[in-house]
Amino acid sequence: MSRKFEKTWRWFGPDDNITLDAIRQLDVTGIVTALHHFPTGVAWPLDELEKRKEEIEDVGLKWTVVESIPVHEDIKRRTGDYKTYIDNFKASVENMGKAGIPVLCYNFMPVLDWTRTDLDHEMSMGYTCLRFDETAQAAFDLFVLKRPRAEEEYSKKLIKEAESYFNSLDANGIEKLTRNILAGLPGSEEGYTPEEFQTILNTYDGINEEDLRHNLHEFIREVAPVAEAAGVRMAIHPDDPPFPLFGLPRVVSTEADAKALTEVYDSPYNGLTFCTGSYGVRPGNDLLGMVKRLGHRFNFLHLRNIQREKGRTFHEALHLKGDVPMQKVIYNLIMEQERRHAEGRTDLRIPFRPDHGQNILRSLHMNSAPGYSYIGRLRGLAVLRGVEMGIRTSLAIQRGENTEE
Ligand code: DNO
Repeated sequence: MSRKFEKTWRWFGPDDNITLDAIRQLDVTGIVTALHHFPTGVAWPLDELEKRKEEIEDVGLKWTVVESIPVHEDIKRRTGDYKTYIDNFKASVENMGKAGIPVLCYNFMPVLDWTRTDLDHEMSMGYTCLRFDETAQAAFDLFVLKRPRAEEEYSKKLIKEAESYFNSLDANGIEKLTRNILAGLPGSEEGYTPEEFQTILNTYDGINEEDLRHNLHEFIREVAPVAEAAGVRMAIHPDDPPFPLFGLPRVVSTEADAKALTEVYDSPYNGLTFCTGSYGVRPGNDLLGMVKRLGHRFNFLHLRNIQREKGRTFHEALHLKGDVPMQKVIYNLIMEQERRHAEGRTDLRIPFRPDHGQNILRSLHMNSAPGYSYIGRLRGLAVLRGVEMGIRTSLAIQRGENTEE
């Protein structure tokens, strides 16, 4: 059996203008998708999962990963109807198991899923990429949202920079920044106006990091055994970016966070999405060491690069260029796979997707979801699979084994 990682592609469902037929041409085998038409909190019915699965199988692909079943805010706060929402989440996981979809990616970021301030940042080579600019984010927080006590969270210097940044924006610029931060990037199911956003932020008053961590651990204690019984491997996605935003705590940002949550229910079914771009933003996260120490709990891989700039600012770099040592990460992942093989584990073909990509060439005019361009992601997929194959081939040559095709 081929041991290569399973190549997958994120598809946003029938409304995605990159169709299954287009994806079929890319030589991937797995689809990563969700039932995006259900509101957060609803249990996904088995027949809907099966219908979507059939659509995918009709073009010769497999539904490998659900990304994501959104976690209702009541569960994160452990207030209101959280018990019902946890039951519904469990029902969705059980139905995933019945439908034979093996991996579930989810996240526990309060209110906002992934966040960027600039969705078409121009690079000198002519393509565009996603960028998070701490000055722009602070400007939005302080001068658009005008969140109470926000200034306590920023340095004096950053407040000054944010102020002059804000003053340089015209009405369009302010509107665009607001939309970029709040209108919901693909996959994050909610979008807000600044007023709605402030209202929901208020519901987190009094919930600190320790509380949120407790709530996550309780959630895992309840859901992971159900996932295990259903044969569904859970894979929590880290915070993106991996630090608190808008006064909201975030608890899946570091290796210690990831380790702690894996210990809550000690089973491969309670695992991680190793997103190199998210963890990689924090210089303190030793990605290569994380693969060695936590790799046995990786159920899904998001391979993407980032380039850190000043402070917390970063942009999404080409897949093999940036602060993520991608070639070495892939080498370590192959070593992890060898350990699994030696232990007799069968989950060797960890699915990966080229996470995001720059907007290049004709993709610039294809109107695809931010970060999810067709050609930019294809470029990422091509270089990543080349690195993987190169490493596997040289290992095989050194060991005098047959090289894989
Ligand atoms: C962004 C994605 C996130 C991710 C969720 C996982 O590109 O990685 O939207 O899907 O946070 O639940």
